[in-house]
Amino acid sequence: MAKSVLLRGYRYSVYNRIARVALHEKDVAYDIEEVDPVASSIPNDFLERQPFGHVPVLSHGTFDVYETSAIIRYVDVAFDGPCLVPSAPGPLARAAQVVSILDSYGYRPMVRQVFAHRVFRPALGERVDEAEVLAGLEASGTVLAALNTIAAERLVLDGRTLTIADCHLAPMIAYFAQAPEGAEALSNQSALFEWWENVSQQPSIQMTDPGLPSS
Ligand SMILES: N[C@@H](CCC(=O)N[C@@H](CS)C(=O)NCC(=O)O)C(=O)O
Repeated sequence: MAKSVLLRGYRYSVYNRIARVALHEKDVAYDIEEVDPVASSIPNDFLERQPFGHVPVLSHGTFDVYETSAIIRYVDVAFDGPCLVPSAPGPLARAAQVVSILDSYGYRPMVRQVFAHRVFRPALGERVDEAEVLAGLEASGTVLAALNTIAAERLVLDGRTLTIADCHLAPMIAYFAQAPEGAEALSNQSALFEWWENVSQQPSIQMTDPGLPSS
């Protein structure tokens, strides 16, 4: 029987995985519809729900929502289970700060440059641009240091009780650390590295691992 929650997204998308981590944390049953946002044609019924053509989109009954940070906040309030948005002011601000840092400064260098060019494209047999890896690594340095400062403060990112910050960060670090240069950069940030060692063992992170495509 169809479930009332449907996630339209691309299996290798980090943003898709962020939404999946939140759904798993809240123990929500959901269906998946695969949509490749870079395919030559994107279904009209997807574009009607996401006019920018990016994944994912969550539908709950007749309610549709896109933008992943909105999706995970919706999931948090709409379903029972552990609260993903902290209520105390400090942790609340830090969790939102982590999400915003990643969207504004982290996703492109860590995922689109380092991971895509060092790991994903080679898996597909596609052309790799070493300059992209180098530029991504350089830009990732500031991001990792900022996240390490937040992790060391211990208001969020304990890696055991997940918040929206963990949901957003774990899929990006999971990709970034698959590049040897990424793993090394991460290991130099002790609080962030310790967070990753803990969070990567969580069921919601392990169950949503998309693996890698084969060429
Ligand atoms: N602001 C969007 C970003 C989502 C996003 O960038 N998704 C990527 C996949 S990880 C995508 O759809 N990319 C398609 C493209 O760049 O054309 C959100 O938070 O959901």
